[in-house]
Amino acid sequence: MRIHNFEEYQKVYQYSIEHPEDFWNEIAQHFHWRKKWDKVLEWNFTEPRVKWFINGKLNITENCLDIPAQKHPDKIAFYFEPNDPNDLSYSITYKELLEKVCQLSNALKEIGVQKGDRVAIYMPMIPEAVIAMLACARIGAIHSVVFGGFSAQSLADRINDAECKVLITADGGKRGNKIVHLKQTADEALQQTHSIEHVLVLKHIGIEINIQQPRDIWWDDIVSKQSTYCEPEIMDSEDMLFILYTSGSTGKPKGVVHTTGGYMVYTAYTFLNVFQYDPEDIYWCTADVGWITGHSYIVYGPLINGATSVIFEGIPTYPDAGRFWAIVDKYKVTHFYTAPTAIRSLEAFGTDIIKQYSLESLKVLGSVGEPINEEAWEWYHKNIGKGKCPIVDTWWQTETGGILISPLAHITPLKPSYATLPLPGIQPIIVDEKGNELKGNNVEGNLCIKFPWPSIIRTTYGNHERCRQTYFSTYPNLYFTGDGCKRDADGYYRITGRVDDVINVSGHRIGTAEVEDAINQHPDIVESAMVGYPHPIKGQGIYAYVVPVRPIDDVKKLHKEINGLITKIIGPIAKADVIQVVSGLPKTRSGKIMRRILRKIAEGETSNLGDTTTLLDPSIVEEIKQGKFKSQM
Ligand code: 7RM
Repeated sequence: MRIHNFEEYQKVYQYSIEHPEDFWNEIAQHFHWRKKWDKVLEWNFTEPRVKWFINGKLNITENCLDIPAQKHPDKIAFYFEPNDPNDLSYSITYKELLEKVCQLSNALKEIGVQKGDRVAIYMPMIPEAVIAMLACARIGAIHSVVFGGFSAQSLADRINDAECKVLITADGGKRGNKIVHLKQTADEALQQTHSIEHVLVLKHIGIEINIQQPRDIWWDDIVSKQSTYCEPEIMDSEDMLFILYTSGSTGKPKGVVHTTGGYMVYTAYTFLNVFQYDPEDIYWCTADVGWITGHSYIVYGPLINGATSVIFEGIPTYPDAGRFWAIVDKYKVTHFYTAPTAIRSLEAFGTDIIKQYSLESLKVLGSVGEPINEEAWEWYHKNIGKGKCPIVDTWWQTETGGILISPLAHITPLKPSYATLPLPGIQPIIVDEKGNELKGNNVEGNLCIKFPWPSIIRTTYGNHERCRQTYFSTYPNLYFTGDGCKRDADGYYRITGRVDDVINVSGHRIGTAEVEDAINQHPDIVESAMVGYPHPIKGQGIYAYVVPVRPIDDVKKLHKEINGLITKIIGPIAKADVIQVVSGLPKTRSGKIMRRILRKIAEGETSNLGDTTTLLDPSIVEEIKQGKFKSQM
């Protein structure tokens, strides 16, 4: 499976696009299947309908746990580093992980969870979150992980959309000097849900919480008495593995659905090749399991490869801005994978802190979640990688399941801020607004993919039409990514950012419609429009224009109230950085908000606003440009 040099990459790539089915057929042989597939692929991008490894039977957790535990039972699967450096850190071997997963699997069965049931997971970033995901997969239940920073409303929406039967949570979690009251928030969410029969509660930080019997069950009470073996449920390749909600340009977040066989093959193959992971390496991805990066490159990809990883509960700046580097030294981390926003925020603390650590163990650095600007790339390369570690700038999405465009560490020649070249099996194409392919090099346009790969999104949960509409209708017969992209003279890809109404704040995807819906719930607001603007640390910040019912005298107070509302409805990650009170929004005669103009003004550009003649009331632009009633936090 492993590619060793650039020449080999070029050969494998060529083969993979000329003979995709043969290529994936060979790769898939490297895994443990209960029954081999009859056919590699069936697909069309019109319905869309994509099936990989048809009639193959397997359980992904046998590949994550049983196989590695047979080969090397005492190898460490996870090192756990707690939020507080003085709290207990510990490690879990493959054998122990298998046993813990089996015990929880048996507990879930005892409370009635069956194959195909949905289970919501709302946990801190601790090994039990991973155990919960794997226990679902073991018994054929579908996990839906909800990031612990989301609000009660967001949790309730996700539980309701998938009609989850069980919720797995903890009393609370720690992030820096803050406590996250998970159970309390879950209780609030459960007042608006009807499908949850039981809540499994892990005692993690020992805070006082409400336990509502018989609904709520303590994790330890039910798990400790279970057998340490659980027979895996045999799944079809195309049985659903998980749902993960992600923001789009319209409406509420969508439940992206991934299935078993293809997702397994693709995440394992890409983990091995992008990171060039060797058996003795120590890998650390700083993401949270609430995001796709956590699913594919903390849980499934690394475990299937029998890797040793670090799981960290805390934040980069606690107790100080040297925490990441202290952890790298403590565990002799060889592979460090994080988001540009984290790099930029640590860059702001200067290099003196870094000099206290050796960072000698590092071999490969990774970047994910948003475009990495050249300056941050150079800083990361020089100060963290000491000029000797390649940076794998990995471009991919919740919908793609795994990395699609990225260098292979130590193999692909690098170019700062470029995700470089497509991985084997990936056929990118750049199109113009009308959908014409921009062939050759030195072109810029919208990024699409023209052939399926094993971990492509299968549907959006409960609403297949939304999946078709969002990803497969803009350009016929292409998967549309929503990203803009440039292919340079060398054929290298640079992702320039979203071309739709999705913005990327600190590597988190946020939909404009979601934020606007939250803001509009403020009693003093008639309507609003949100845009992204360049932010030195977050990548993009949130700038919201709001139209009040009556004149506002205290904009700062309104800003605080709006952010309180956003926190309550979505979560603190979607708080507005800037609020500007305006008397109206720039709308076309047909009533569409001209975001292009609002984006330019938010960026500080007031002269070249482009054509404004189609506006219903062009004078509103003059007022907005003045920027009189503005609050920035
Ligand atoms: C993995 C993840 C997806 C969106 C995607 C892009 C942006 C992600 C990069 C990137 C430039 C990268 N999934 N994005 N990685 N942009 N370079 N290396 O982040 O579903 O949460 O977000 O993130 O806009 O469409 S996601």
